[in-house]
Amino acid sequence: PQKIYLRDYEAPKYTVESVALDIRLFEEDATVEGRLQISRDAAGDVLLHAEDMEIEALYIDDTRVDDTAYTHSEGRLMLHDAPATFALRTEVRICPQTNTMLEGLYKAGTGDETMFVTQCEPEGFRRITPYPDRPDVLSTFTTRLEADKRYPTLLANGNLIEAGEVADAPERHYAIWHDPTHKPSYLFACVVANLDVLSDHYTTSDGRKVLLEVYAKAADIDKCHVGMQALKDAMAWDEDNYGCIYDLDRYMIVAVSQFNMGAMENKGLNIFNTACVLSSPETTTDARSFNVKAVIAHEYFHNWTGNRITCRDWFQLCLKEGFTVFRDQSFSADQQSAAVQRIDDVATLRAYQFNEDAGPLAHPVRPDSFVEINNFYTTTVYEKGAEIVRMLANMLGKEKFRQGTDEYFRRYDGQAVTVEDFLSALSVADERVLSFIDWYRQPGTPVVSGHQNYDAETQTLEITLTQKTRHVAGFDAPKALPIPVATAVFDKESGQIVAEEMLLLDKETQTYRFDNITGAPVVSLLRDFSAPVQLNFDYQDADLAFLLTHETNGFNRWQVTQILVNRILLQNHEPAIYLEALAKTLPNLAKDDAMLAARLLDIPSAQELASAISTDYDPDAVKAKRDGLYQQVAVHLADMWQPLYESLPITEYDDSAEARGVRALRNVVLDMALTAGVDNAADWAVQQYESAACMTERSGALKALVNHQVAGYETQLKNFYERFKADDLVIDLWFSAQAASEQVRVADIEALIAHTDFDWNTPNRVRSVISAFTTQPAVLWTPEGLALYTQAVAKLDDSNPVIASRLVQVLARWYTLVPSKREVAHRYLQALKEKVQSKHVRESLDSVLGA
Ligand code: B3K
Ligand code: ZN
Repeated sequence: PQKIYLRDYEAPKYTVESVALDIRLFEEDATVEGRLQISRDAAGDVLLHAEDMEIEALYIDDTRVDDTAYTHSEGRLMLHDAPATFALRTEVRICPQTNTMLEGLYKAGTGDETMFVTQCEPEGFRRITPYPDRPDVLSTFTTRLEADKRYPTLLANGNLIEAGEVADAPERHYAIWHDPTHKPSYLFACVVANLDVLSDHYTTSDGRKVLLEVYAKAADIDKCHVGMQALKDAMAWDEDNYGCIYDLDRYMIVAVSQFNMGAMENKGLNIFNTACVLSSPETTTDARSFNVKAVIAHEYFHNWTGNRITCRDWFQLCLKEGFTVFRDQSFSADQQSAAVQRIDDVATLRAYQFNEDAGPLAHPVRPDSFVEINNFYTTTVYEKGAEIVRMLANMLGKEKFRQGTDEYFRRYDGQAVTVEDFLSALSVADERVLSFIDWYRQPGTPVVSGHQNYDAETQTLEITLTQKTRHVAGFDAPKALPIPVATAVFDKESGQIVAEEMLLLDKETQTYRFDNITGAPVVSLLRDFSAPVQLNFDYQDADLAFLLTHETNGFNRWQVTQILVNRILLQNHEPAIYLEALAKTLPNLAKDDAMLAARLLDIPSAQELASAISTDYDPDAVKAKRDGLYQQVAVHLADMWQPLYESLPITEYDDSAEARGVRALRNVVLDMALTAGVDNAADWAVQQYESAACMTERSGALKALVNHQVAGYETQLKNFYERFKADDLVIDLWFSAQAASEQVRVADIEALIAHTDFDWNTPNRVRSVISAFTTQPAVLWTPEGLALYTQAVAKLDDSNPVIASRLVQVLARWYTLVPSKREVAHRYLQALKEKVQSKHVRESLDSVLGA
């Protein structure tokens, strides 16, 4: 397979004025007729993408052409010497029923729940009909769908313009949809299914009434209210914060149980993984429910940042994803404590993006080459991309950032553009924006280290900061980036802030001076995580403990706990200061902000710790240390757990931020109490399991019972399964609670795979077992663990290469292992390479093995 380079970009050589599709679905396959109106400057060859289809007939200007007029091979259809302007008609046959890749048009579900849906981003449309399938070709789409009446739901983008029975086929019906907006093919969607619908309305700020519809199978329709409300909230939020108003008369969301990703922003017809749209208190944890709202908002926000203004080419993916993630994070921050939102976003960034940036899969936020674009829907493109936009927004401030985004929407609406265009629009508010382009071009996480110097005599404080980014092979030597470091200076005695400043580190080393600092200071850096960097300041542990108590920035209170924990686990610092600081802080905080209190007890996951270890990584040793510290925390604070648990009683379900905080803290306390061996903690767990008012409580108790293998935990596991066996998403939870258990062994994973409910063709189920298992590196990196995991990859390589490739990426840092384990891992990866065929997996594996 060929590598594609950003520098080779060429603008399309023709325009597609309009597209009309006629998709007819049959028992065994489907036929697709496509009519494209093509115009260009001169006659000559025309290249279209056409994958996995049989071409039955081609017509140019209504005349059928024979097979000497075109060549169809390797996914490309070349029309030889076509006129400059012409009407192309293609008739092809495709097979959605056997499409296990879940890209293009595919069948999801079985029996009565069978449905047909599409996933076109990035290159699925070429598996439906021959087309110049690239994001810079924009056109208007009319879609006719025809199917058996067993599928009453026929949906496509835009407005419904006609529906009826098919002449001569009484068992069949059709619908015709028209989307007046110009859109790239990756935003095309259609659905053929038997679904119920929840309907509502939203009136835009310019007074138009928009029909809102969420489609799901009948049994799930009650779980669509949370998503519907989130959609309305997101629509209002985007009007208020960005002046972005919805443009069509109808907005549809469809829930599907088999989906590679979370959701897809198709114009006017979003398609969602059930996991990202369905929510009810009895079946959905708070974390998942919050995620549902965030994903609904994310896909909605794409209507402006992605759909109306789209990407010129796939290298620019971060243009829509980074900005849209930033927008959904800001929306979510307005729905809960902003500090907790920031903690959760940074925790994700640190756990996954830092890890990616530290290994052989490191790439710039805007990559400059790829073999398979599906491999680049990464946490670097999404989350680091969002961090760059955040830095820009912070630097400009609210008003100027809005001035810049207004200019972006004004200038580029209806176009396919680049990252440079984005920065150029924002630069009308402030030219410094332009210097951030290197953040998009350079891979690797900058490390910011530094120290302070306080001179009591002159009352001056100097802070010296240095940045360093590792040189990633294949890229230019790293440059110094503009790094905003939000800083506060505290007076040690009074605990008050005496100076606050946004320092801009844009050289390799810089010293900043603060005058009139009358008493000994403690500095707090990178407040709210003002830049996506690794901070390595030479704080005293005691200063960090001081900040845990005195920082007014909730995020930084968490950040100092993480620095302390990392020092204990990775640099052998004594835990005493950390334990004391927690003991002092928690009791009051638990009363004031239970959610934040729960977060302060975070200990980085085993995987996150691993990403900071560059050689001789021993997963067993890391696990032992991590478990040891967890145990120490639990024991040190042992007296606290009972009163705390009792102060957080189970009451009726309530979806307020406070109630969610209480539930989160209660689950943490329960696990701590079990770890500390507090009397009766096992009874609390069983009691909580049985009297739970919602899934957060029930699954929290279940996980604690499973993790600690509390006597009789099998009873609750069985009860949970029986109670929820009809609900796939809850059964996913049942699988993952076991697969991600602290006690899991490879044999347990094998048993879960052998379970009748396990299904290789349902990505959610694969993730609930195979991906859940990777949270236990000490088991994953054993010969048995690797054998199982690489077998799973080999199996999926053929049926679903997008998912298989994601699994490979998790193994990226195999080379950091201790020698004995490293050799074993290398052997399994090599053996896997012999087996796999897809370009997705091969590209990932080549990078991973190249390390
Ligand atoms: N844009 C889609 C992702 C499509 C993934 C293709 N493999 C969802 C999102 O980011 O909103
Ligand atoms: Zn997105």
